[in-house]
Amino acid sequence: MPARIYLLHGSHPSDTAVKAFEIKGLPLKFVELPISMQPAIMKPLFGGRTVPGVRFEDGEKVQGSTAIMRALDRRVSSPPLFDGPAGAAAIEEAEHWGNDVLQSVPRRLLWAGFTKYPRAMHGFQEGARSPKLPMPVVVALSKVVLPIERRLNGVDDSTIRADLAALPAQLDQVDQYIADGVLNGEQPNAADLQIAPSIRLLYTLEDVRPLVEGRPAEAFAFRWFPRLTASVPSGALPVQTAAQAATLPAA
Ligand SMILES: N[C@@H](CCC(=O)N[C@@H](CS)C(=O)NCC(=O)O)C(=O)O
Repeated sequence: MPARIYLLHGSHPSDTAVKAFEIKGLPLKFVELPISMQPAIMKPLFGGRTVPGVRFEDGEKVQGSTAIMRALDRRVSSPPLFDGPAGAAAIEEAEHWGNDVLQSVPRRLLWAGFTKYPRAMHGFQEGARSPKLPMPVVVALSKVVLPIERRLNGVDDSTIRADLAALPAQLDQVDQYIADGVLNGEQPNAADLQIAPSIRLLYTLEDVRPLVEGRPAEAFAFRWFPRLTASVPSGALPVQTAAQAATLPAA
């Protein structure tokens, strides 16, 4: 029986883990959780409250995108995810930064965006394995889901402003990793798989898209992960115009 992955559709660390399985050529069975149900389902199964989690065919359970990629490297050594021309230490450092720093930024910004435009959540069901919810259900569900997700992810005015202020330097960091050959090499490594899905999600926010467009990070984001058609309209976040978005968040 193939390994089983517990995930949430649209979750970028879940995309990381799925792509890592694909690269290793390992089959995977999908268990797609309903939105905001991760703590209730994942905690008893894996010990922690987040997706992704994997149950391998021999019963080993691994939770978290980083741990899953390491477990995959232990099980199938080629192609390696934590080694390559850039060197293992540089790949590990970039992967940790992607997990510890960058990953939560699109998560917080998206929940802030959905707070302003709950209907935008509907489009993010694109490609889901479970049946698509109709718009009225999405809107009704958003009244329950949004307060939960805002609390779980620490979304408030000050965290959103801080995220927007930090974003240009974080995107510079991604471009620097690309320039240094840590990211975007011939074969994707763990840092590529960790960081690209975060940039891809940031790109769905029309308010921050101008910050990403034209950078090396833009092409990098869509090299191994297809562009999403879903988006959150501009005006959702405290940036006033596309021109300002390219420089500073609104005061
Ligand atoms: N850094 C971890 C965290 C993953 C994470 O936070 N996943 C989110 C979905 S994108 C989640 O399950 N959140 C539920 C919660 O925080 O309770 C990883 O890469 O696996």
